[in-house]
Amino acid sequence: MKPRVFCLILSFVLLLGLCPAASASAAWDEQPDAWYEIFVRSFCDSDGDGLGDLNGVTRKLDYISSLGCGGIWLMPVMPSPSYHKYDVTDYFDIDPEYGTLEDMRALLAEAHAHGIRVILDLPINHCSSEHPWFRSAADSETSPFRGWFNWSAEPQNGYSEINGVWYESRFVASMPDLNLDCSAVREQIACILRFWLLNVGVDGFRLDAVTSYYTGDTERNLAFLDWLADTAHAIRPDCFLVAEAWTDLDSIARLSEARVDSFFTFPVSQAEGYIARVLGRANRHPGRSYGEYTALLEETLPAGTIPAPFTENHDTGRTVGFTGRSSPEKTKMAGGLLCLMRGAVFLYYGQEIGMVGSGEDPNKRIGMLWTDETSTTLPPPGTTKVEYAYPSVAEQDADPASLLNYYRQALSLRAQFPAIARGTSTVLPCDFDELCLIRREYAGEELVLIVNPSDSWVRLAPMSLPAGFRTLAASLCANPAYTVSYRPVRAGLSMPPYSIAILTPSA
Ligand SMILES: [Ca+2]
Repeated sequence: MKPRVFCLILSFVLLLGLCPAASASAAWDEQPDAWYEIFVRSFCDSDGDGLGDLNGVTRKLDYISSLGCGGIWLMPVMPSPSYHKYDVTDYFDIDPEYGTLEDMRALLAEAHAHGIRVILDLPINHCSSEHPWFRSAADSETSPFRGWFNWSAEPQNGYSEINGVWYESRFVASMPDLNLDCSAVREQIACILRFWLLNVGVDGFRLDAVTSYYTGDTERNLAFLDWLADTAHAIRPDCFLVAEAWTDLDSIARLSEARVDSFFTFPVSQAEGYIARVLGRANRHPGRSYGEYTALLEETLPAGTIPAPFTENHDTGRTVGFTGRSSPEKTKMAGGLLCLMRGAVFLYYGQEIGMVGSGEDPNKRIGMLWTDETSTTLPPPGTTKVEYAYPSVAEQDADPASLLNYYRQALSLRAQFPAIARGTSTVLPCDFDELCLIRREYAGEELVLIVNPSDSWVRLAPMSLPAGFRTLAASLCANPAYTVSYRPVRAGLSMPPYSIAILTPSA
């Protein structure tokens, strides 16, 4: 069905009042608690043209399942003149570089058969300057699309010039900001949501650049996010919306009052973020730090929002950049600390094999190393450095001690103990600054996470152990030669460097 015909029919259905009532944010239980972000161009090439594509993603669903991720975030897939596709020229199609709508439907069918949900990146703060809407609006003051953009007769900050007037373009001139107050723009956005959620069958959206919807105006951003969330959830109550608000924790907490399901927890990420600080060389109390950050997140973020912690994405330096190439144990522990966090964790493709990349954006988006460097996708335009610090997926798959297999084990803990992702946290007192003890409770399940993010062995004597947690239910050590030992009555708990233990009440 043609998108326009589809939208007409759907508008009619909505007018008749047959659409489901708006619901609050989708229940947390229905959503995966581990997601995998994919830059399609650099992931897997199915047809040999050197560019990754949707059929390539479909081929790798078994791999994503094996990793333990129940959701995929596809970076933009709609037609666009840029390699990254954050400037869209048609919101109702797939960029031919990546395939077709039929390929997308096939990917969704296979993903759903794997129990994997798929969300699309949705850049609606701006479109492309080559979008027919903007071409028409810029060509004539009487264009019906003139009001879809924000104009100024004078130059001003965040605006670019065309034909003697200025238009809002907060990122770059090639990305004109849409006028989100324009009712026709909102109708169009509702139509885009319906098309992808109902006609194509995606499971939600990652909302790009939400603090730029109304730059500097939190109240209007909140109101627009509520409208967007209500519109999407009315179309599909179980759709998942996760928003990119690249800002500090208090601002994220404020925006989290909107009815959007989830916000990325930016303060956890990057070289200055919580996990990097816990593992920093100068930190003499890494366990205490991890406990303090856990408590801070718990206190600051509204209880109804799903936090979405991550350590790296397509805009940031990669995790290995702050853990150090010569510290595979620390790199593993960064993944372990992430995978113990409450909420929906997001991994960026290649993170699980220790891919590196920093500086220019294209360097952070190079080809996934499946086997060897000669068979990756082509580097994105503008790439200044292509290098790999760790072995390929094929090699790491075969090595039980690899980073890849560590990530699999860390994510399997989330699947095995739902309290890790969904529970409420209480940080318990601990005699050692190296260690952190966190109690999690969810749906009658209780456990204590014991985390040693230091490079030292630490032993907790029997009298220092959390009362009532007598069973070592699981453990994970960055160095596979070490093991956690637990003898609660005689010797206590011995935690190797960079290790995790999960205690549950007596059987
Ligand atoms: Ca291809």
